Amino acid sequence: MGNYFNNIPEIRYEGPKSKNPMSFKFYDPEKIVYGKKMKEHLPFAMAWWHNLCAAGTDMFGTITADKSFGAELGTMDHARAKAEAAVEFMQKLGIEYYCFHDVDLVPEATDINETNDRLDEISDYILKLTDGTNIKCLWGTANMFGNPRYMNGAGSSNSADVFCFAAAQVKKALDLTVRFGGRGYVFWGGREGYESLLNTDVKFEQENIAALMHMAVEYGRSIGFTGDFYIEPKPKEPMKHQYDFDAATTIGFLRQYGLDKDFKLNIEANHATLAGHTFQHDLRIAAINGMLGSVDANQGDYLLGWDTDEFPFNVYETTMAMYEILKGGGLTGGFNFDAKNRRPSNTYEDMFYGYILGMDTFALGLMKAAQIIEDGRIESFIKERYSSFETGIGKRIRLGDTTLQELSDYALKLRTPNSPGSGRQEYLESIVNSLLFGGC
Ligand code: XLS
Ligand code: NI
Ligand code: NI
Repeated sequence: MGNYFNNIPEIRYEGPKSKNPMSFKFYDPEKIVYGKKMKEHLPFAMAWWHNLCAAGTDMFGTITADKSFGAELGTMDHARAKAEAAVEFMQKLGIEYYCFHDVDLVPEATDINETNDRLDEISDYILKLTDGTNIKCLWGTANMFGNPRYMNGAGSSNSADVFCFAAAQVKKALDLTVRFGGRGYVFWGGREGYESLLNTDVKFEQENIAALMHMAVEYGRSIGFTGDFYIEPKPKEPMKHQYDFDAATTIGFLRQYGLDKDFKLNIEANHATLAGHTFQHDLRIAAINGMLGSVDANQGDYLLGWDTDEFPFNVYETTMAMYEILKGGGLTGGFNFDAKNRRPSNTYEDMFYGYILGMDTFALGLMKAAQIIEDGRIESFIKERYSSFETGIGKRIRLGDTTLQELSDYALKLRTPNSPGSGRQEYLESIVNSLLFGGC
């Protein structure tokens, strides 16, 4: 273990009344909720990029936090220090998984061969550090949006050379993911979109992205990757129009190009809200299509139109998200905190406070979602709401055992239908409130 966070103890569950800031108030890993240990419901992951690399830069100012971990930035010493800090950080919080982009692990060289050598070196080191611990990879990915070569896209680039570089990065990131025992491999199409139709062949670009994904699947399976591939939908930022706009659009794309057997979705809360949906909406769409894969656990700001990547704090949102996830049978992946401290929260302590907040907020969401399901009033209301399809003409519609002519005859005979019944939204929202706050 490293020695970067010496003044920070192991974070333990102390219960909601604890005033110790370095403790969990709700996340109690061994506690059984809805038939399983909390930690099994909530495989949390640390995002290498935000936690170890992001230091507070924004469009208007430079870094506010020191993420050097005692080493010179941009060196392999720094890469190793980050890996040591990662393991110490995860062990102190009891986090068992991490997610990474290739270039989060090492400084990118101008020659890709050199970058790959560095990746080999750091992956040996990470495996050495994690050997004998329970720390492993949740998912890996290739950063195909930061380097200037990707200014016109990666799989969607107009340049065949750039397409090959994207392929090389995906291949290497898959190698690393397999070495690290990763459960998944993510494509977030940061530059896979366009600014203007005047210079863009959308069909061509989408076909090329799909071709890259097919080759990734073929290669991944050939080196023993048995996990899921994921697409992480996002509607905008950096591109104005992104091809993976939301869950529904992405599922359509995967089916169109025959990728739906190998791919699921990695749903990010803040991306769903940018698409004009709720987090739970995109989870539901993924779940009902058999595509519930993994989650990027963060939250956005309803007043801002970009990906603020805040640590989850909104318990209503995590409750409704966990409700979708429990009803959807859980994730094949986990909960990756694609979240960063606010710019003025610039100390090592704040890194821990961010994760404590996020883990507690999801633990609360899990417990409250389980209560909603166990309470049963909402589920039974929904069942009752559609009960006209359980018998008679409704049942025949569901069985596909009728015709438009017959239904028309039925309606004309009825002359005017019975009321479809109240939606009772306010009553249902009151149930959620009483389950959330009934203990107060
Ligand atoms: C950016 C994305 C990114 C992906 C991984 O908005 O959320 O961080 O999770 O490339
Ligand atoms: Ni993300
Ligand atoms: Ni994001």
